Amino acid sequence: MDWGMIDRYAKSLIKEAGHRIRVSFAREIQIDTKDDANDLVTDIDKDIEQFFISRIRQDFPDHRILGEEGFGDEVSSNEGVIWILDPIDGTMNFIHQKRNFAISLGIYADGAGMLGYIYDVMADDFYHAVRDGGAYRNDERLPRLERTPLNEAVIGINASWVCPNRYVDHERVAGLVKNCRGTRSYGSAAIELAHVASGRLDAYISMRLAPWDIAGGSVIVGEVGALTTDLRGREHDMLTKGTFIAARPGLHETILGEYIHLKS
Ligand code: 2AM
Ligand code: CA
Repeated sequence: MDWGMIDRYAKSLIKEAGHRIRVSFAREIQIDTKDDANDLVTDIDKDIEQFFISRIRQDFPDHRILGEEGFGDEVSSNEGVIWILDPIDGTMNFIHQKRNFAISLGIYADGAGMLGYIYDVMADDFYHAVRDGGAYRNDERLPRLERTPLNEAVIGINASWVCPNRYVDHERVAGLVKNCRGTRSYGSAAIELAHVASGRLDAYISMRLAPWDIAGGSVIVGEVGALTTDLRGREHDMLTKGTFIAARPGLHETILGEYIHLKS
């Protein structure tokens, strides 16, 4: 497999998709809801996913595509090459703010993350990583992450998890919020992972993420030495929804050991 060629192809596809999204702001965006009233999707999410899929199917007919909006393949095994795509991660930001959303793409071979991309479209920040080749922001290499103690750590976490919820003991999470240096919430898992990769956040935690939210980001943060698992400390399964943490070494153990008690 010529990963260098696939890398160049993916970058150019993502840049073109970013351009299409920016141009789309000139027209009226159609907004729908999915499973619940706050789970939003627009016609642009769907258009962009279809744009990727038609190109990838034309140029890599034996690769499979797992996309959030469901225009790709039914993927139930890790075999072969799988492109895992979120055409717009942070759709609520896209609608409400017209910024702070990203295109997220991970390319996996037999379950191993080979290439990862996060494109923060409005900031024009392009993050990418090549397995065993390092991670980059706008082609500048990101340094390896050092250990940080919890009292000096800035943690990406959504305020929902400090309210009573069905996934996790919220009082423990409140202890985490109290004992770290500060918390931030950006509303896009991909952008939060980009921040972990570049050291702007020291950890990112969520109770409910899908493969396309984290496929690209996992490859990128892995290349700078962050640990990524589910909240039980197990390897994250790239084909199912679940809990997730990405953190600097040291912090990962502290957060899981002392502050996360899952309910089931
Ligand atoms: P999205 O914008 O692509 O839907 C928001 O906190 C983050 O969680 C975003 O990355 C968002 O992705 C993701 N998210 C929101 N609802 C989700 C759901 N029901 N399942 C999985 N991920 C979700
Ligand atoms: Ca999305």
